[in-house]
Amino acid sequence: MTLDATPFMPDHGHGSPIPAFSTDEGSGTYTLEPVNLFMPGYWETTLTIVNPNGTDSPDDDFDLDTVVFVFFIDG
Ligand SMILES: [Cu+2]
Repeated sequence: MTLDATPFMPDHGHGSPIPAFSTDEGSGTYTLEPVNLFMPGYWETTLTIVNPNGTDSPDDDFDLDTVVFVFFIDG
């Protein structure tokens, strides 16, 4: 399983030019970096769980495949 992170600024209609990569640290802990929120404003970062076969599995232990974290970078 991997995590994909996609930062997006809905007010400006753009994302980040630098992709984020996940590292499995074990025991259910993942590190995502770099998550480049390069300008002040409202950001939505969508985390998507990707199973090894690239698709959602009805047999996995979780029902949630995506979650959106919002950040406001004060500039
Ligand atoms: Cu922007």
